[in-house]
Amino acid sequence: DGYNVAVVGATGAVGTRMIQMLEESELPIKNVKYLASKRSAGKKLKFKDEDIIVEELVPDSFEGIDLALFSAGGGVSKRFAPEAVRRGAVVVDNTSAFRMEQGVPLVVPEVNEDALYEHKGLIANPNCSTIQMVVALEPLRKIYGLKKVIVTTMQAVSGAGNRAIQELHDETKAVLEGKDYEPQILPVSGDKKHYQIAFNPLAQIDVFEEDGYTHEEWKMIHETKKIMNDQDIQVTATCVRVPVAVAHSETVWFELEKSGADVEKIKKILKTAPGVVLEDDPKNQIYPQAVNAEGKKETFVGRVRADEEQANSFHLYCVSDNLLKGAAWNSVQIAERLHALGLMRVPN
Ligand code: A2P
Ligand code: 11C
Repeated sequence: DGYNVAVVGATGAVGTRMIQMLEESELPIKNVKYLASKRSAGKKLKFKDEDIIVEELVPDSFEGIDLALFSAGGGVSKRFAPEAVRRGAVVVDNTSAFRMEQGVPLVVPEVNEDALYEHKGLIANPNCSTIQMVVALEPLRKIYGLKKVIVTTMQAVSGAGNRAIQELHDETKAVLEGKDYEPQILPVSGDKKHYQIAFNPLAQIDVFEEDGYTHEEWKMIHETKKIMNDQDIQVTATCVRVPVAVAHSETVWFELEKSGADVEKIKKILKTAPGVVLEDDPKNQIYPQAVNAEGKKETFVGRVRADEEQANSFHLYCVSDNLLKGAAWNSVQIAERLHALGLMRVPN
């Protein structure tokens, strides 16, 4: 007994981690089905010790499926997620296709698990850079309220998929060997120009909006308000791609609504906050690092400091594995919570 689970985009950077998170999960699983494009059909992947043949995604793929985890791009989700729900599968979608739709819960379990009760078959998984920030800020918001956030991200190339990781490796090697390399993916595979990421941060993640913000920045602003269920929180963001393979790092400045917080109180709260590991010991040079966060489910927080110039305002630095808490783990965690709350079904 257990669920029939489909992973859509099973061969991708996030999909392979979804498989790993399902393997580690206590979710009762009867069967898994791995779906990807025609290119990957017939490829063999593992689930625990079992060989699973990747199948081409078609609408009928979802017959008999109870839970479908999607991470194959927004276009694939737009087309196939409604098909999956129609066939009775609960969908956890890791793309941006449905996140801002009314009636679609956008969930980070540490922050707004209760939103799961409202689901109509589809739950959206937020953007990776948003998730780790709200995990770090929510425990403080609960106690002191949150007025304003200014975030700058340093995001790993894996956010742009497996081909972007390959580009970072190949290009770095080419630069070190003094050879020519023509970038083809970064900063954004679908945009007109491509730039070197090796040894060169790029202040563009996703495409530009009319107002000069990138869509990634837009997501951090609007997803935060939806997850925290408060349109009045002032959020602004600058998102930067850096030559790191895995784990996003962020500097976060925030102003609390109420007075009374100080650095020691904030550290104490973060020390026991769900999903957070406090790594903050300047005397011993302890602070979060991407290389240490890779492969971990938690959000690592450090460098907590008071803004000496403005009341109730602080800095922190957070790091998390963008493919795990930022994507695969948050999705599987949502599935675990749906199961625990008796919500793993499409309501009539
Ligand atoms: P495939 O490997 O067959 O191309 P990444 O984020 O690492 O680039 O991975 C994207 C994932 O989405 C891959 O598993 C990829 O499968 C899958 N994918 C991309 N386009 C489609 C599509 N049209 N239908 C189904 N899966 C797709
Ligand atoms: C990146 N945050 O690092 C993006 C990837 O909306 O799920 C995830 C895009 C999304 O490039």
